[in-house]
Amino acid sequence: MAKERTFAMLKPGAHQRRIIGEVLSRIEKKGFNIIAMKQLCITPELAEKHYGEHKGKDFYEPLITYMTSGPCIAFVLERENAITALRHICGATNPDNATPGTIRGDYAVITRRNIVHASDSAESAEREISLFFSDNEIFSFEDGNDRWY
Ligand code: FUP
Repeated sequence: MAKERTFAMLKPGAHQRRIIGEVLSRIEKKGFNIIAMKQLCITPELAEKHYGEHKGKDFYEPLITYMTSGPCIAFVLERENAITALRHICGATNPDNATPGTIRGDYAVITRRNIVHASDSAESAEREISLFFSDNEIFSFEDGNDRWY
């Protein structure tokens, strides 16, 4: 199976809760290569592009306010089946429906502040990666761990 890329973002609540290390550790241990990473305070314009599909919904404005309320950390992650695998370890959007053992299931309390974003399709991953990163910020590597015993 070919390697696949996905986009992830730790939301401002991850800083607030002091859980960046723990969340990132879960992602690393599940076999993702972190091939790009940056901390940034996203502008309202960028937040609106990222969440454009939700424009007009009742949670849209509060979501933009939350996403611009503090620093986020954006990632490009690579492994086989990256998009589906990352969505699995993040858990359901509503933390009350997220299985214990998932990031949202263990750390998040309300939907709007659900700690982590993960692309939901190949098209979203490509679009979101290019919103946050240029090609020369992404460093793919071979780690020799292509068999996970
Ligand atoms: P997900 O793909 O799991 O991030 O979920 P969505 O794209 O449906 O939602 C994007 C973000 O909008 C969520 F992370 C949190 C926020 N949201 C709400 O605040 N209320 C809702 O009812 C749904 C989503």
